[in-house]
Amino acid sequence: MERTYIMIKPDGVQRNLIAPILERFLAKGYILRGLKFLTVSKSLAETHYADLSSKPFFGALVEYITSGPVVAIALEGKDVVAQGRKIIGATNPAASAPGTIRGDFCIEVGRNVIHGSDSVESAERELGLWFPEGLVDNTPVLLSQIYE
Ligand code: DAT
Ligand code: MG
Repeated sequence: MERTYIMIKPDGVQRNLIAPILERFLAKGYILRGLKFLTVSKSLAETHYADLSSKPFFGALVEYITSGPVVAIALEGKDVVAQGRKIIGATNPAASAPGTIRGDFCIEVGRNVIHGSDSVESAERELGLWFPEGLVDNTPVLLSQIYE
């Protein structure tokens, strides 16, 4: 089964969006394999966003992600990387359809409340970075009610 890394960013936490955001993924049927509430060091933020280090907004991005606690989430499910990105919406909330998390909950690209891995490879890298202790074994009893 595929896995992805989701993170509720500091603005999402401060705006009390932890529950409504988590609800969307869990109600969909994805399995929770990791969940923690933590403050982010500058070096973890820089490593997480390493591929954006040459962008003009990199400094502001690191400052934003380290500005308060985040919720780190590991999810498992069929095609969860791509489907999770659909649930999240486009990078810029202005281009995110209503019904997506970014379309419903935020306005600006630099305050877009949530992260989701963009490929299976980056998901594995990010899960290793944010959950170095490994994931939690969690197989719902009613899996046959989610998958045929
Ligand atoms: P995504 O978060 O949709 O995967 P990304 O990986 O390209 O998007 O960028 C990571 C974050 O950086 C994004 O969620 C918000 C910020 N960002 C991206 N493009 C930006 C821009 N043009 N101006 C300001 N912040 C930007
Ligand atoms: Mg990205």
